[in-house]
Amino acid sequence: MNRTVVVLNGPNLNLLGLREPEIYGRETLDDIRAAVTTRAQSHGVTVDFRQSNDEGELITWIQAARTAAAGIIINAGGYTHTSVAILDALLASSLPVIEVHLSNIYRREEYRHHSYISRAATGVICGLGAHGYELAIDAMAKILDSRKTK
Ligand code: CA2
Repeated sequence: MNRTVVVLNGPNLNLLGLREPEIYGRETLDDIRAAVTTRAQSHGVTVDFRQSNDEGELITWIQAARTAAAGIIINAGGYTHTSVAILDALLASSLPVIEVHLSNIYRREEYRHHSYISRAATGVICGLGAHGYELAIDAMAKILDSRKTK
């Protein structure tokens, strides 16, 4: 069974660790990639970790995941709060989706309280910083395990 999980990161997440550490933490996206890859290995899961500032590119990757991956973990960045197109792509993928946010979006500005992505998500993790990505890998591995026998 395919145990590849695509981990997608949206706009500005390439700046992690360089600015606003009080909100997003001190870890860089490369640090998160390394932690997620190690955690995934412990579950026998392969990670395809990507970042783009471009909505269309994220959608292309979601469409490709439909045939290449078993699940999607996504932090869509600011597109979380604006993109029906990313929601549509996630729904069309028919894959389990876990939505991750570094910050607790519900403690922040009102416009961050609504996520279009959540409607396609099996689960949502927010406010736990980079650790949230590792928790998402744990959860996705469990989802994939539960499908083995079905
Ligand atoms: O908390 C999260 O993970 C967010 O998805 C991050 C997005 C924000 O628009 C969402 O509301 C919540 C922003 C990512 C920008 O990341 C930066 C990192 C360092 C410096 C500046 C921006």
